[in-house]
Amino acid sequence: MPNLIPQPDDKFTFGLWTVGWQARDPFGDATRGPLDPVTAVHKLAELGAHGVTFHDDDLIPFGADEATRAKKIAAFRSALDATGLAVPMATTNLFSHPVFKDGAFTANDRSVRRFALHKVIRNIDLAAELGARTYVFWGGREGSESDAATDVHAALDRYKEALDILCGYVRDQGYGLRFALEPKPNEPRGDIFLPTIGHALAFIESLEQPDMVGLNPEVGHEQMAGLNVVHGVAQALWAGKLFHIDLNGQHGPKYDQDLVFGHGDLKSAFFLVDLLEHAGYDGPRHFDYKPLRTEDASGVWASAAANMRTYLLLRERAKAFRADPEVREAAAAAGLGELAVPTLASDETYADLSDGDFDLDGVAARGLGYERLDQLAVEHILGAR
Ligand code: DIG
Ligand code: MN
Ligand code: MN
Repeated sequence: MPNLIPQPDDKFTFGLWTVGWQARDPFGDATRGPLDPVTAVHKLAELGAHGVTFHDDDLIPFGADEATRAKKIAAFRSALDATGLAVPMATTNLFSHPVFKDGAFTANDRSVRRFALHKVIRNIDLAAELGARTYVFWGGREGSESDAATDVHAALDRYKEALDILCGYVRDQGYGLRFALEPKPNEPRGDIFLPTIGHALAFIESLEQPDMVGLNPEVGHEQMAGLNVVHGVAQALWAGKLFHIDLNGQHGPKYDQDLVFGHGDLKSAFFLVDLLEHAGYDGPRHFDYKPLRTEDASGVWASAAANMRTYLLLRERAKAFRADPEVREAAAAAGLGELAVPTLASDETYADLSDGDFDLDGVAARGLGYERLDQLAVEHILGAR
């Protein structure tokens, strides 16, 4: 049986806001009490996590005085020291307080935009102090419900301005931080700007320092948009922009479920783990999920362990799939390796193209054998091989 005990070098990390979610939703009150970040650090360390991540407000209550801020940070630091947990990523809560009801970087109200930038800069300093390497921007409130209220052109100008300012700040401070944009198509706004990996990749190229900005794709957010998250993450990797990743589960286009990783589209999760493990991603395997509202504290910790165990099981299944001689033979028969061969030879140009030697009917009639490959994958996922 493979080793399914999470190890620090598996790089599993969790947001404080995940296991700490009190399960308040638009239709019901909290079903769980608050969770002290210190408790979360110790419990996640016990489960085998490598690190924790946080929004500023997860650690320091919004509007806290300096003494409270210092006390909260000191307690967090000593828990990190006691457990050895890292803080690979941090981010800012620019979505909970009513002041952000119309966005932060793209709020029509200029004073809100200035307040948001200052809030981010303050937490970038703390993130750098705690050794974070990635700073995430999930623009949950950057969007609109009515096109009458939104000038998208101006909104993107402001979004660019904010990121250019923040890249400049990080560069001036000499922090070893990179920024990662986290796309989401909607919720809590009717439509969110930079809704998918594709939109974000295009936007990054407009920035003054595009090399400092990458992506933090979330599994469920691409799937909410009806997209194939494995394709999106593969394109982020192809562009050298997969700086971080939020792993969770989702059952297609509906509200953001933030399920345990693998508890949504399991087949997609299998291929995502295969991609992350074989395409050279060496960043954290970060879980951004919400324990079901039905759970008590024991259910919360069971859900945290489930994320890591499912990832480890899928990692084993993906290894077995790739090592399976029948899979290799089926992939060769399907000609998968040919896609890696350039379409023109190195000494050819478009002038060498012709349809003279092309067996049009024979190629059109050829069966490709993908059903066999897909079934082999399903059998590996089911543990039947
Ligand atoms: C939600 O998917 C967002 C926020 O929780 C946070 O800003 C970001 C960090 O991964 N994900
Ligand atoms: Mn989500
Ligand atoms: Mn997320």
